[in-house]
Amino acid sequence: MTEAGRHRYLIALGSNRRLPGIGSPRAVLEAAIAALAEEGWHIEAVSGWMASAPVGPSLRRYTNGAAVIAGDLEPAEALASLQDVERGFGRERRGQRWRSRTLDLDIVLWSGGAWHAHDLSIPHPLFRERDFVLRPAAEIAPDWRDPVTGHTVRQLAARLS
Ligand code: A4P
Ligand code: MG
Repeated sequence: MTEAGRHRYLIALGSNRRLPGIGSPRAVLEAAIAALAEEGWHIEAVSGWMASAPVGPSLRRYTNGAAVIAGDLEPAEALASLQDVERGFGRERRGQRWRSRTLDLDIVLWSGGAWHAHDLSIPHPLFRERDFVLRPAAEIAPDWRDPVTGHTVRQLAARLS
């Protein structure tokens, strides 16, 4: 066990709405990193922020990024912690899927391999198709292997571009 925690998570961050009092989507993502640290996560790496065209019904452009965070929480509790942070940024869980949102935090990979529960799938089922997840992830975790395909994040990102 390290001081940083037993488990590492690669998370994807996205925002396509300004938040009063915080500002632009980019400012929201920066504040979200601070909030994760506040929640007790050890922040090991944060990617640059990238603008991306919306996938799905929302018309607003997103700002996306990725982070590697470490802590002692198992996946179910880790998801609850991320959802607490989302709620702190005014995210409501009602309504249409993929609608615009202030803050979305997804678990892409974790250090324990594949994990499936009724409300949580790791690896994130769509991450291999998403440039806005793989490009920032490849900046900070290029050698992390997808337990399902055996490909590294760098390889998966290269296949998209
Ligand atoms: N869930 C299952 N697996 C996971 C996981 N690995 N990480 C469940 C996080 N959550 C996971 O998510 C719905 C439920 O997924 C959660 O309650 C959890 O139990 P949500 O965040 O409440 O809803 P959502 O985000 O609207 O739906 P979903 O399916 O997670 O959407 P995505 O895949 O997150 O896509 N376009 C651009 N350019 N950039 C974006 O960031 N994001 C989306 C949302 C659409 N288009 C985008 C972007
Ligand atoms: Mg989500």
